[in-house]
Parts: sequence; C-alpha cells; structure tokens
Amino acid sequence: MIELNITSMTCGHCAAVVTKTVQQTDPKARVEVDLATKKVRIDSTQDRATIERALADAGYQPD
Ligand SMILES: [Cu+2]
Repeated sequence: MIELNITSMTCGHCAAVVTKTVQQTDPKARVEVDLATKKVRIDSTQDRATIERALADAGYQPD
C-alpha cells in the first residue's frame, strides 16, 4: 500500500486525473482518493517512485 499526500489536488477533476494517471502506470491499481485530507491510497505492484514521477508529470507533485 502506497500512501501519498497531494495538496495540489483540490476537486473532483483533480481526483479523476490522479486516479487515471496512476492507472496508466498500472491498469490493475486500486486508487482511493480522499479530497478532504488530500491523501491518495494506492494498491499497486508498481513502485512508488514510478507513480510519483507519473503524477508529477501530470501536474500533481506528491508532497
Ligand atoms: Cu481540481
């Protein structure tokens, strides 16, 4: 389980982009976004660094 904080994530659109971006690195990933706490929980076989890089490229740099 990978847990990331992404404070730049502010609305449902951001949450959708974050989810889609993670699933592009691992189509089987389970992604849970909590907008209130700006936390993303990811269940994936992909490594953390790869996911963080993909999110940064999409404009959502994890803290
Ligand atoms: Cu947004």
